[in-house]
Amino acid sequence: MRDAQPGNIYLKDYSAPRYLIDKTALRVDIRQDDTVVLATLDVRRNPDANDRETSLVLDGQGLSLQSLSIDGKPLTPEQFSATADELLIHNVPEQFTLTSEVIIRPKENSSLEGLFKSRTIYCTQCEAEGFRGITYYLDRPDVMSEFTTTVVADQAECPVLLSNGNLLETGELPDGRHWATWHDPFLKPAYLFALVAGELSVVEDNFTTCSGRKVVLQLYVESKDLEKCDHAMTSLKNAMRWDEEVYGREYDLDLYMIVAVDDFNMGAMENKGLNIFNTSCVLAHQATTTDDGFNRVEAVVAHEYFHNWSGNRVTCRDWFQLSLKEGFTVFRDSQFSADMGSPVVKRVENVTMLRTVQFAEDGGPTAHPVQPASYMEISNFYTATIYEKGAEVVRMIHTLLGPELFRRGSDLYFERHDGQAVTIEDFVAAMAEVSGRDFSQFMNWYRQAGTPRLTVTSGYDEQQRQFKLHFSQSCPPTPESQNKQPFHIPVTVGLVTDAGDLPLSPAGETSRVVEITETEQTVVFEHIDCRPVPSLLRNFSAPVKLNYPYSFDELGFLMAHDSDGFNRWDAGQRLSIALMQSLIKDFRTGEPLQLDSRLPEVFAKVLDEIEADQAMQALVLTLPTEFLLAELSDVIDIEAIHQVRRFVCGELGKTLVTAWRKAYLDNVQPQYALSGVAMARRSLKNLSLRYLLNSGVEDSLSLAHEQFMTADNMTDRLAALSGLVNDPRDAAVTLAEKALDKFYQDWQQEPLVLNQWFQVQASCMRPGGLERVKKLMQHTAFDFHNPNKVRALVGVFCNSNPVNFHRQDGAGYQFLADNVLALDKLNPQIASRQLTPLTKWRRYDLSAQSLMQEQLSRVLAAPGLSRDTYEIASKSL
Ligand code: B3K
Ligand code: ZN
Repeated sequence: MRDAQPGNIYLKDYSAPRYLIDKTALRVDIRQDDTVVLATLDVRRNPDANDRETSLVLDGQGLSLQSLSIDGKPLTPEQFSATADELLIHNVPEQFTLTSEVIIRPKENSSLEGLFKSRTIYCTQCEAEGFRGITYYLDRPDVMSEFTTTVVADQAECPVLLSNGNLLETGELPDGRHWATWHDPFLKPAYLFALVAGELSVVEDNFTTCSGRKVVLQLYVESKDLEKCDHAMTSLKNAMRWDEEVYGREYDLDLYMIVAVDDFNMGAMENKGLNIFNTSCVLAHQATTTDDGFNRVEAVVAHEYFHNWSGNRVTCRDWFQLSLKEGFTVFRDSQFSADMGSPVVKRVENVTMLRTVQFAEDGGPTAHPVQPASYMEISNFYTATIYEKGAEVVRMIHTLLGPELFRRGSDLYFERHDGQAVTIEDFVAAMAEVSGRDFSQFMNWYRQAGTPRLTVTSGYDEQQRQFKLHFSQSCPPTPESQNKQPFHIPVTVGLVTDAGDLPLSPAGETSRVVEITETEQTVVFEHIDCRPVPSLLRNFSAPVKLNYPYSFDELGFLMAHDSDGFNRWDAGQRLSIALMQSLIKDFRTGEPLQLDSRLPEVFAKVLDEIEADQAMQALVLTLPTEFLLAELSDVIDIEAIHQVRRFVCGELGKTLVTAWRKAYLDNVQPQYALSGVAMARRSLKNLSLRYLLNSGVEDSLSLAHEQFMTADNMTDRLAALSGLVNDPRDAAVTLAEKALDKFYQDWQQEPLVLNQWFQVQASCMRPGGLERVKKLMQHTAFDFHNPNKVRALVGVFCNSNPVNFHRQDGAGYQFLADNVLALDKLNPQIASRQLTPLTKWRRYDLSAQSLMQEQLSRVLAAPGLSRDTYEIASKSL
């Protein structure tokens, strides 16, 4: 907690550590009320340090120091001084062994950082700066050490004792206690340290690497969850094989462990050889998990595995380089998911997330570059910009280099920096070296925040047989810079005619990567015999907002003829966005709403396609969310957006009712299967159900009810439940209540299913949402200490239920501020993250603005606010 206003930490102030820790030996003795941590550190002066000072400053937080010695000699009180977050030892030798003993209290640790207890299991979370809550240390990623860890605990309470690396030895102690010693041969920073102790069951498998080494794979879960491990295990093996084939990266230890815990601040953590996962990102079963849930498990398991190279073997020099590991690893996991399923579907999902969450962040008060220049609290920087935009920047390098050169670049990066803590510049330098390209302007993507606007116009000269595209780029100011330098933007272009894509090179390529580097730039295509429709930014080749004056007919044309699947989908989105934006204007001026008949015509064509992939159909037929429409508005009018979207869904439902019914019935499957095709059919079926409900046809409620009662999987059951819960008809109310009751009765033993039960209710758009959510927070199944539960109720309500959250009396805002303040005392990371919806106050009308500001100010004024929440609140006001 804070005494004075926290200050910024700057990238420009980086200096190498004064001391290094070659070896770290820990003995963590977990006892009934507290835990004793004995640390023995082999310390030596860093030859590359900038100064010759002889004091050693160690990080440490919430530690109760018991003893301290150097080379076996206890230190006297004059030789050191301790503050709330540092231990300073005067006049240390050039090389020495430091031994410290501290006491910590994991059971009282509600921040879920450092060593804490999740239900019955002791576990750790050390990224970014949690290790300092376990022992005094140089808790920074450029200090890499060889760890040996002994865990001691009660045998009955904690039969399983785990840490990083290989198990060396185990033994028993008097009084029913036992111990296990683990050794990790790979140097690592403290943020990759992990320890687990508890009663866990294990599922075991193995994987033979490309060089023929056998790796044991273990998944540790509570025994009731043993039957939910298959999907994670299969995903892990697929990821291991894929990383060998696509990146030439082989796993390096003989053991790979994953542990699932319920209370976890994020999805998972890539600790060396011992990943710790939120149960929501590892457990999966058809009865309890939706298709999206299955895909998330696959993606997160792969993501953490890929970190073994992009993050662990080559790590970050400092936290300003966070995207070095996160952006690259997200890029790698999205390539993997694309290869495991449908590349276009995956790309659409990525871009939708980017356009809603990341673009909003980039346009708001917490906007920051992919490589930030400063921060107050690094935990606040695990953002969509660092992760998703960071991945887009790596993707642009991949687009500019092509797959072969990119692979040579990544090989060079891994080989050159194996075992090192490096910078984003080192990564780009490897890419520059293999390609001979100059990336100096490209670095603006890392150093400037904000989403560039790319405005394009075209002209066709029949006589000259030339088609010209004129590009102009600009980028709005963001908190860290008012004037932006132009970006180096790769724009993948195709020219589409009735006869298909025009060849753009003698070799017949139909896409060209045009590199836009100037503020204004014209590109000429020669030998063009008729006026084409340009397909711009294919596969979303750069994270920009593209403006091109497409007519309705041109968009319809691209939807039918573009060879680029992403742009076929995007053309449909542009079309519905344009229509809905004009309806939003009508709504605001009191005009009656009338849907342009061309939209149902386009939808009918898509529904009629015989050979279509149902996943793509479902994506094309899904209207942009209220969230995206809000992000695209100058001033967000929640009510207008909500009413218009509902109106359009209703009209599409009614006009195409026969087609929806057919699509529904055609995609009912006799039995559950976990395959891409089966998932695709479920998504189209459930979308059709939603349109049938929107149409208001009478039997749609019984259809949804029937599906709810008879579903053999969670995707179908939850889709039906959410349809019932959100249906505005009176007849739906009782059905929905009964269904919610039954759902709870059936699944009350399954915390992950109850999260979904909370979510469905938190996102229910009927009036009275706030009262419902407040009541649910009193439910016995709700737990304010569990981040999944907080996200499911508070997070979903405030982020995904705009009509209720933004009610005009400001009670939604007050509710959020109350919760942030209460959470801040328990878990600052979760508190500051929950604050996000209030930070967007500038986007709303004046009355909402002042109500939101008022609550933000109240948060900021609270005494003892954490650095996490202080940073977000102060930057937003
Ligand atoms: N590296 C972790 C995130 C840690 C978040 C710390 N507040 C998970 C991941 O990105 O793989
Ligand atoms: Zn990651």
